Amino acid sequence: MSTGTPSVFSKIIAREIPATVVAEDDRVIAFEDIAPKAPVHVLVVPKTEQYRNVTELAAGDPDLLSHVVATAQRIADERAGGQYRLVFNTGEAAGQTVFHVHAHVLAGELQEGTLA
Ligand code: DGP
Repeated sequence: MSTGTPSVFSKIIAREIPATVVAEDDRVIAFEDIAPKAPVHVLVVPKTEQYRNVTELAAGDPDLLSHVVATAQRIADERAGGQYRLVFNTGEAAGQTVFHVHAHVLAGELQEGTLA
């Protein structure tokens, strides 16, 4: 569940802070990661802030999770020949810093020593 305070991603969705948006529809937004770890590093984010991580999203709205994956695939098709990594950091110890579920779409060589 969400904490009630708007996440940084909700502020991007509301255009309260800037981002380079690469795809958007009524359910998801995709934008360039502020600190890219690979030549292609895009975040795909459900517009709802209801789900903190991919486990909650899978349980609560599997169709929305499927839409996140399809959006990631489309971005990778356009920018990386359809070859990509899809990363959902889940939990602080796994490197999650924003608790508004998001997928990292990574393509090309990752920066040394990083997963996402
Ligand atoms: P994670 O560690 O999985 O929670 O990933 C959060 C990602 O969000 C991290 O790679 C950096 C990115 N990020 C954080 N704040 C901003 C922001 O204000 N703008 C953009 N474009 N990305 C952000």
